[in-house]
Amino acid sequence: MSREEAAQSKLRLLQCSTISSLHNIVMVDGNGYDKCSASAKAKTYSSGKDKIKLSRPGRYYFICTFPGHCDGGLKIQLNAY
Ligand SMILES: [Cu+2]
Repeated sequence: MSREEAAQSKLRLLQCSTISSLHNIVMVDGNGYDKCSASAKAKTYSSGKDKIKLSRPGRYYFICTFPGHCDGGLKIQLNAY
């Protein structure tokens, strides 16, 4: 990784604050985002103060997997550059 890439990657850090007993953050693919479903091995962030490193440019999708939350709109997609 070049110095420039390293500098850019430092910017790709998603900092998330949640109330861990009420919500979580699960990284899914576009299909999982659309259908509000996550595979059993999907990475789950539930500390309530997670920092998620987005290791490369692209589109990232996150949902909350508590029942009804994603369907109620608790999901986000973002582009990392
Ligand atoms: Cu939730």
